[in-house]
Amino acid sequence: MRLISNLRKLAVVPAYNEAACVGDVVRKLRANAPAYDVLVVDDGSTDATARIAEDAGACVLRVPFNLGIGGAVQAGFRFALENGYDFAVQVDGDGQHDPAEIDKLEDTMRDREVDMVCGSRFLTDDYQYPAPVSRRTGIHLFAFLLSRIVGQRVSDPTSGFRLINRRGISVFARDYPHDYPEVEAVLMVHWHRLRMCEVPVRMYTRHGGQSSIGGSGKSAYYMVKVLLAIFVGLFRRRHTVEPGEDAAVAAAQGI
Ligand SMILES: Nc1nc2c(ncn2[C@@H]2O[C@H](COP(=O)(O)OP(=O)(O)OP(=O)(O)O)[C@@H](O)[C@H]2O)c(=O)[nH]1
Ligand SMILES: [Mg+2]
Repeated sequence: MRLISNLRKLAVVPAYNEAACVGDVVRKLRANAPAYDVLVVDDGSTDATARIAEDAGACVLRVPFNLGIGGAVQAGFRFALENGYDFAVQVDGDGQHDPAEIDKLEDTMRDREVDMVCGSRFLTDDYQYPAPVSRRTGIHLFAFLLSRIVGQRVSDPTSGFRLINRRGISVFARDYPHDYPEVEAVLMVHWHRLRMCEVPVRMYTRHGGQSSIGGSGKSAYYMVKVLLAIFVGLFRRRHTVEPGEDAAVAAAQGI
């Protein structure tokens, strides 16, 4: 087995109007996860997100209009696939995730031999950000349903703090859910016969800016949309990623 330390790694940071936080996120990534190249996907921000991220030392991918979180993250995975990265970690641009914990995600990926490791705020008792009650109810409902569908415990299916390997990159670069994507992404991992597990992490309140799912209207839409996606997903055609398929995809694309 190749050592993870010898491989190419990318941190994908989706950011939409995160001028207040993105600079710190990039600096913390560079200080605590120096093996990672940092790609900020500026999702059509109207503030200084791109300039601040660049000044902090990130490579910035500017999309010409707002794609939504799923499109922004998928653009990052596509960049990772096309540029030959072996691992990609998703870290939100609002400061909720701690880059110092990426090591823990990596160790778990190596020890458990999985394709995706998700940071879970609910596997630790001393959480800093359990999420508001209404959101927590939704998260626990998704967790209950997902755990039954995928046949393993999933405690924090909406966590956006995730490490994926080349197989995961290959799947998500081609197809990734658009809005509120995290829950569906767990299902995709399952349908593609990849393996995932969770690891306890700390999650913090956002350090500034605005949440995409604040407000009761948006929360209700989020609940309905994700529940529908789970049920529709049950009837989707299953697909198996064979070993080496990522290489075949790369060859087909002339990478
Ligand atoms: N709001 C929003 N965020 C986006 C978009 N595209 C990328 N993002 C980024 O995606 C990350 C996650 O979005 P958040 O709005 O923080 O979602 P969340 O973390 O589930 O919600 P909170 O816990 O309330 O912060 C942030 O870094 C955003 O800047 C978009 O179109 N809308
Ligand atoms: Mg957030």
